[in-house]
Amino acid sequence: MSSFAPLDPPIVSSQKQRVAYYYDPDVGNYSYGHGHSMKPHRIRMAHSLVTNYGLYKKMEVYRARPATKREMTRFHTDEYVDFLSRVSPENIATFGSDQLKFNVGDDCPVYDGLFEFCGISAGGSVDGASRLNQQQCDIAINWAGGLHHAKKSEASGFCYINDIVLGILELLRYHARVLYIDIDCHHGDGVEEAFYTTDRVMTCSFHKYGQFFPGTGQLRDIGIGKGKDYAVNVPLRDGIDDATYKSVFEPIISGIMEWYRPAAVVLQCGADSLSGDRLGVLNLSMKGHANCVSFVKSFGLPMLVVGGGGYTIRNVARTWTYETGLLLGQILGPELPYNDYYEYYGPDYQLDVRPSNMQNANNKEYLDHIRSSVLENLSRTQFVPSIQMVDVPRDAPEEDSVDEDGEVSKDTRGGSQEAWDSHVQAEGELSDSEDEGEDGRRDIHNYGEE
Ligand code: LLX
Ligand code: CA
Ligand code: ZN
Repeated sequence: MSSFAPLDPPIVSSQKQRVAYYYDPDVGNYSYGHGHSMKPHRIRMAHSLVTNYGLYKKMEVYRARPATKREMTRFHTDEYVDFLSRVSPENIATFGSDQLKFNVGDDCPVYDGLFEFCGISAGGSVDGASRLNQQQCDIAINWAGGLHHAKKSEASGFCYINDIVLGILELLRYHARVLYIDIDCHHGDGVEEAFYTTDRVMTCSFHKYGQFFPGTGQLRDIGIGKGKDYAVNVPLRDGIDDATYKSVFEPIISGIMEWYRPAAVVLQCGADSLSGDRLGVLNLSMKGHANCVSFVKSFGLPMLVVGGGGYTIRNVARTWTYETGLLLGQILGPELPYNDYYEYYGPDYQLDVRPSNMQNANNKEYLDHIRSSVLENLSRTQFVPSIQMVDVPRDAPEEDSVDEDGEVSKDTRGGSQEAWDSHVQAEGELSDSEDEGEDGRRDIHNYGEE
């Protein structure tokens, strides 16, 4: 596509942002099982690169307290969370039809330590959101998060607990409007569904659509009830490249910022939109992917940045490291420093993911059509939703908690739960997907074209 300008240099704001980075040294030890595409080890690889580039000196590195069952049930049902907390490879047979009900099995296997992994992933996003709420940082990063397919009472697409929904619910305690942006190759269906009937959260997903998991996310899916016009879907065809992605991403995000004026942003950085991903079909380079991060950062809003999919793990680690640098206002050099997984990065040992020569099935007419219909829908959200802000509770004093090993840790996510619950958001204001009518949603089992 010659009609699009090449990428401009990334926007690196001179203003120093306080970055909180969440990493749990146990995360890389969890395994979905031999042959499964999801490899939590990629988070450890990214962390080793981040560390060996020296980025730990410029940010606060935290190990989050794992999310509790109670925190998970702010979105998920008690029954589902209870199931996840008790099931194991040894006892799964005793759960009978619950396996079907909660959709665990092939894509979402029950593996050793599953619930601990969920706690780590969700803990980072909830803690990051809480730290943003307390204005203790400007940007929070949790590469172990981004599990956008998880539903209220169902696992889906390798995701069990939706850390993103939990993080957004935490942000909504202090922020009137939250924008969710999803650059994973897949539709951010679990997050969209959770907020489909509210104007407090605008969701915007860019994804491959048509004969592709999860089969949702058409242009015409824009939310229902109070949430009408507050869901944005950008369905893409195979092989989109940096310049054409930028040609839809930037005007749509600018339009949303202008019309919606969010108070905080959550950015899901799924790396399966990179060129050469084992399960993806798009053609973004590392710099094209990172351009989205720089562009969103340039609006200067409190920002929770999470991971997502990504199955060519050396490229996931490269990209999330480069993006950690950008979020710190630094452009990392191309020579990879020696690190624990250096051999993964041969033969070039460079910090780069290059595009391939695959065909771009997104022509100018198609993208013009997508961009103009999204912008037209946005212009209907002319009046920023009038949020009835109720008093936010004063911060409860921090409570110390003692873990199983007798270690005392500060509870950075506030003290008494009762003091925190249901304040900024009014009772029943947010979506309960079970109450939604038939008309607003499409048949999720039909992976058809639009
Ligand atoms: N899209 C996505 C985002 C985050 C995670 C998993 C997915 N799922 C997929 O990419 C996918 C691919 C093919 C078929 C079905 C789903 C995720 C991130 C961290 C931990 C667990 C899941
Ligand atoms: Ca997406
Ligand atoms: Zn994905």
